[in-house]
Amino acid sequence: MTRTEVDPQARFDEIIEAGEKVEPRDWMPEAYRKTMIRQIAQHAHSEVIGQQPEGNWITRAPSLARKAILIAKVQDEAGHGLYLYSAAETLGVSRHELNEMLHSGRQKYSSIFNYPTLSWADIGAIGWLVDGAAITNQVMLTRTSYGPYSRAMIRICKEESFHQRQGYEIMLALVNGTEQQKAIAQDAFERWWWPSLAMFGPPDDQSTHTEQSQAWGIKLETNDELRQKFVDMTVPQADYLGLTVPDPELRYDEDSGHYHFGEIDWDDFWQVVKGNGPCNRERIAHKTKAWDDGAWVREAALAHAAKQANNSKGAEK
Ligand code: FAQ
Repeated sequence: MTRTEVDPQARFDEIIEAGEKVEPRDWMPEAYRKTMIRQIAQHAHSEVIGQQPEGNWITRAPSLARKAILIAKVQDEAGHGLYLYSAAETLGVSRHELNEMLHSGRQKYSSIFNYPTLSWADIGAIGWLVDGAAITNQVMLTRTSYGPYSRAMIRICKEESFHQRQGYEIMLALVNGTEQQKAIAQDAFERWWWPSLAMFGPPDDQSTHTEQSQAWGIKLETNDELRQKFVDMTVPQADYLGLTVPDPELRYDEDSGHYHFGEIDWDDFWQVVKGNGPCNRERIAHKTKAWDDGAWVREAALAHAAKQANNSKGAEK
């Protein structure tokens, strides 16, 4: 018997060191399990709560085609939530418990979904910027060390790419429209730009989890590195649309090959994370009501499953 077969910690370290995947059957440190549950649950909750700001515009989409596309996108977000809850369940926690933790404020969801969607252009801005930021983070997560999470990310990233393009295409249609349409595109861009940058999480020197998560191969790039990547990718896209980035400090730095950008309002970010953003209360109230209203569906599904199991037991006899 080799040493690694008897020492689970050494086997875990070997998996991480080799860049292989940790699977549900493998031993893992309790803190790794907790971190994975926290991050995957937070991600799942974000996908589900993220349906609300966009769902707000389904009944008011400007054409039948736009409505059909938006319905499909919002449905995709629900699907992402489901893959992610399933990935979290492989770590020994139930979907029911995760929902309870979200509703009672013991688990978080992304800060970005606590801002209102005031015009149709917000749907364009969310697809372009929020999905764009989500992909930047999630492409990294396709290589994360926990197997079920990394595999869920591969499929999710494909769908998010479509979401990002549909958002950009809405913005493109608006900037090629009337003066009023251009103005709502610029207004939405200005409101979503800074929250999208903050979405990557606190600066590296204030990030509590990055160091350990990097050591475990959960995070392969830091919050600041991903934020910079997003800015470098998005500023030329804004230029192409003819939109002005709402940052007087923004400039391209020839030496580093990156855009320099201004200071993010971290006080605003932490206020939103703590529950004091413009829509936090509304989002959780709506989510909790949907959960309570759906109780009969869950009960009926369980009763049906129990009946099926009973019937098949009878058939075996
Ligand atoms: N919002 O030490 P770090 C989407 C918290 S999906 C709220 O840096 P970490 C799709 C963090 O939890 C968007 N809280 O933490 C879509 C921690 O608090 P804790 C969601 C935040 O985990 C599009 C504290 O700050 N994506 O958009 C946020 O190493 C359109 C210290 O932070 C994911 O969740 C925040 N933005 O790094 C759907 C991706 N940032 O728990 C619909 C997976 C940080 O100690 C429409 N998650 N905090 O009390 C991750 O990659 C990481 O968790 C980070 C944060 C990068 C978000």
